[in-house]
Amino acid sequence: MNVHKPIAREVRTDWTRDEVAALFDLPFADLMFEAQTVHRAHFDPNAVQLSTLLSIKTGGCPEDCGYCSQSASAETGLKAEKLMDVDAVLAEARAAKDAGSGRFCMGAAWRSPKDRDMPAIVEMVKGVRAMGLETCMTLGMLSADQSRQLAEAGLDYYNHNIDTSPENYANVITTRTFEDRIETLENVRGAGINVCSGGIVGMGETRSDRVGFLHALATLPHHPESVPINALVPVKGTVLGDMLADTPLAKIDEIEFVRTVAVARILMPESMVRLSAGRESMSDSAQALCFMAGANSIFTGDRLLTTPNAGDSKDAALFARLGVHPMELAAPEIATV
Ligand code: SAM
Ligand code: DTB
Ligand code: SF4
Repeated sequence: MNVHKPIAREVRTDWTRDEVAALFDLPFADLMFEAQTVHRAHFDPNAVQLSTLLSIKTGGCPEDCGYCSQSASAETGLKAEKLMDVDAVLAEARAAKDAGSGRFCMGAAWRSPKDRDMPAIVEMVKGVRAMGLETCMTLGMLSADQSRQLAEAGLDYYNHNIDTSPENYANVITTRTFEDRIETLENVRGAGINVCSGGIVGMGETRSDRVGFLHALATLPHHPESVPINALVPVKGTVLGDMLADTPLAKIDEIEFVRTVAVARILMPESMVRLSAGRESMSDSAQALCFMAGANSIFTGDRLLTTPNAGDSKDAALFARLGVHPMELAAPEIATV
């Protein structure tokens, strides 16, 4: 590949796996240059969007995702809880807004929502939206009808990850298929809700799986508006946490992680690329490289759903050192991240 020619200035959904693999193979400086060039053509390179996560229904999930602390088949000691009350969720959203977050993401440990849960879910979306926050939910698989109900409530984004390459998928999850995931993404897209879909790296997958994972996202009929790239948080008692926690594979090589972010940015130039789980154990330098590679969204606060996150004061300090400012807020408010 001739790196002196711009790689992608237009949005393409016809990437080949060979092209994706060739991007991964670029010398690191060339890859970073291309990712920065694409990033600057579409975004303010110093602005990072802040979202806050809340687990509105924790644990006891019937799915067997090998990475997840909330699966009933994992032995993590996590207590299964009921769906939170609407008022309690709205109080958390208010606190997130006061802390400077622009988007509030609500996650439930469900295979899919039950019809009896929908009225409360709809109230949560309406209430969070009324505060002027963007809304995001991740509730498992959605039918076309459930997607329509959420769209009517005003849901801005729905998160549903493909997680890994189609060929590695069954090594990670057996209770639902890759095709099931795609069907939910189609239902969400069909209802007019923005799609948030990404996956996890550092699960012991191969480079070829990382190629296949990003290729699958970048060849959807429309790119997801938001692409979370999670680094596996190894949780004791989960299949993958136990398999990887004590091996050198447990933590993905930081340079390979940055490469994954850069390739995602080049393939999907107009999407928000979200540096998601795994920041807590990542060095500041690696996070800085991720922002340079085109990541422009993070989760704030000291907890993700069930695992620790970097925390607001650490993030504020990193943003100040990097001259990065929150996307929705003006630069003088950096200190309140
Ligand atoms: N139950 C819903 C579902 O699976 O669609 C929503 C919640 S689920 C926790 C959302 C995503 O978080 C998963 O698809 C996975 O990509 C990510 N995730 C979960 N546990 C993780 C872990 N230990 N490390 C990194 N990412 C994780
Ligand atoms: C996503 O891709 N990452 C977030 C969000 N979507 C819902 C979740 C990360 C969860 C990390 C493990 C935990 O805290 O339980
Ligand atoms: Fe359940 Fe979601 Fe965890 Fe899978 S990732 S076990 S579906 S909560």
